[in-house]
Amino acid sequence: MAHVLETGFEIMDNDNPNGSPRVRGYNIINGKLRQASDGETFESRNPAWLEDCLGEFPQSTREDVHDALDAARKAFDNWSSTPAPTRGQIIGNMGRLLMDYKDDIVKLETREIGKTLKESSGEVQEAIDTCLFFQSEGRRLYGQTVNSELPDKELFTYRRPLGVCGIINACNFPAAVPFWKMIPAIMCGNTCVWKSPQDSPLLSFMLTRIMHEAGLPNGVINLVHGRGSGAGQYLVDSADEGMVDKISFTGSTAVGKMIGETCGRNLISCSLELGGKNPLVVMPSASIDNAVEGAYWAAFGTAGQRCTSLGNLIVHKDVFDEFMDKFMAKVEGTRIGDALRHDDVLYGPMLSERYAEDFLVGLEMCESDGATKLWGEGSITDENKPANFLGEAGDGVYMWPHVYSDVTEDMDCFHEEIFGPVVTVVKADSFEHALHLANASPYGLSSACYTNDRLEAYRFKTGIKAGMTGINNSTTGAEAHLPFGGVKGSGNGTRESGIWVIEAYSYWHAVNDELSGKLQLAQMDVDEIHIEEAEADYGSLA
Ligand code: UN1
Repeated sequence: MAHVLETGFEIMDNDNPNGSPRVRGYNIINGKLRQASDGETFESRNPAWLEDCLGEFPQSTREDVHDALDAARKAFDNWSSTPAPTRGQIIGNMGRLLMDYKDDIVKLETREIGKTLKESSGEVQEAIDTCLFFQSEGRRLYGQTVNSELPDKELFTYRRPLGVCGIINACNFPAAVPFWKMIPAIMCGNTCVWKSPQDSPLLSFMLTRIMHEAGLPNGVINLVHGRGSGAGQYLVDSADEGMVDKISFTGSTAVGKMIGETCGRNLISCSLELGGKNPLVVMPSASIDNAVEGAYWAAFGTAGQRCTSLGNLIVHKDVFDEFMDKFMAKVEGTRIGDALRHDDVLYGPMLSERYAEDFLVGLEMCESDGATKLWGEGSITDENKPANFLGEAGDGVYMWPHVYSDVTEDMDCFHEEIFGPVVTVVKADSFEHALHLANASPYGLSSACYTNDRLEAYRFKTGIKAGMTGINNSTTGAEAHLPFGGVKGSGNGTRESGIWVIEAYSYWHAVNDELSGKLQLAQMDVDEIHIEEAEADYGSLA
């Protein structure tokens, strides 16, 4: 962590078992480092090695969140009147600094939430891609010129910023997802209060410092740490107090509905990216090896902790046995461990102990539904570990990969998202049945179909109700310049990423400029062209 730590972080000690530093982290309000108003702190721990403590962070109070909102409000006038290309330039600087610091950020992310280095690297790249995309969007942010129905009059549309945006995200994509939100927000001229995920505060602190180093003026992005039920709740409550103009949230459907209600009664905009029970269909014409690769990665990459991870694996009966033999061989050989100490693991620990507890509750649901367990034994312990678990199980919070088969539509585990390394397998009788099953959960985020029949692929694309679909690809891996989001229980229809996200952080302002020097009434003073006259003219040509 050489550069950033030396220049920016206050090291408390180096007493961790791996010799890594423990730092004191702060809120960043109006560019200043701040502790919680009552001095309370919480710790961030490495889930792959719980004795490794990354640091202490402020447990923010309502007062701290309000201070951050006030700072964002005060910064708004200057920032929103800064030319958009200049805002874009600062965002471009952020992308270039992220590239410079990428190795440090990647290692820190892996240490804080346990993703493999390759995955952390891909995730930080997604944040970089977002900055580079929006750098040049600062030179567009197009409005339109529109023809008037009256002479000597011009019509225009402009994109205007919403004001102060509250940003709340989960820790599974702790760099890409907040950047998906805050970069377009500030590009449009908004200012932000970011409630950092409880389980990745050091990474959030590092990223916010880098954003300031890139030239971000004080107060444009304000960072507050804390619990969802603490600082997160205070930020959402501030909508009732008229202190925030937008909430953007990625997390559970239950919390998203609560945020949507609060925003709804205050008539403010909210972006909600929520849960998923993403289906992946395997049809007989597919390349089975390719489908096995895609399903395995979608189910168990990131320890199944993506909102795009595979939920229901729907396999056509004619290839069920062949597919499952190959799939299970891979599952049984899964390499699991601390990516900072072992090479080539597919996945590491759960994101934190809280995620592990929730996952075990999800497994109980599969058991009580009566699904057939093909593989998986819950938590990995020294006495109970798969063959390719590497290291000391007791060091962190590791889970077996789990496969439940004979899952049917009437089971809860068919419908409920279980965040972690588990897949529920459903057998389909036909393409129509597979498509029906793919649409039968309450969610509609990502989806996939493996087939080499072009008509089936077309029917899947047109028949599936989901925000994202892969044909002969896994359910994960959306790129940073396509619209990301879901339908049904997966969100409120807003999108992240690419040009589409701009709708979520700006409103359209229609302006008319009357140049005639007199009052011309729209709809009333408009020249009328009479059909009879037109016909008469046409007749004279005959
Ligand atoms: C998330 O899990 O919240 O498509 C985001 C993907 C990633 C983003 C996932 N690019 O899997």
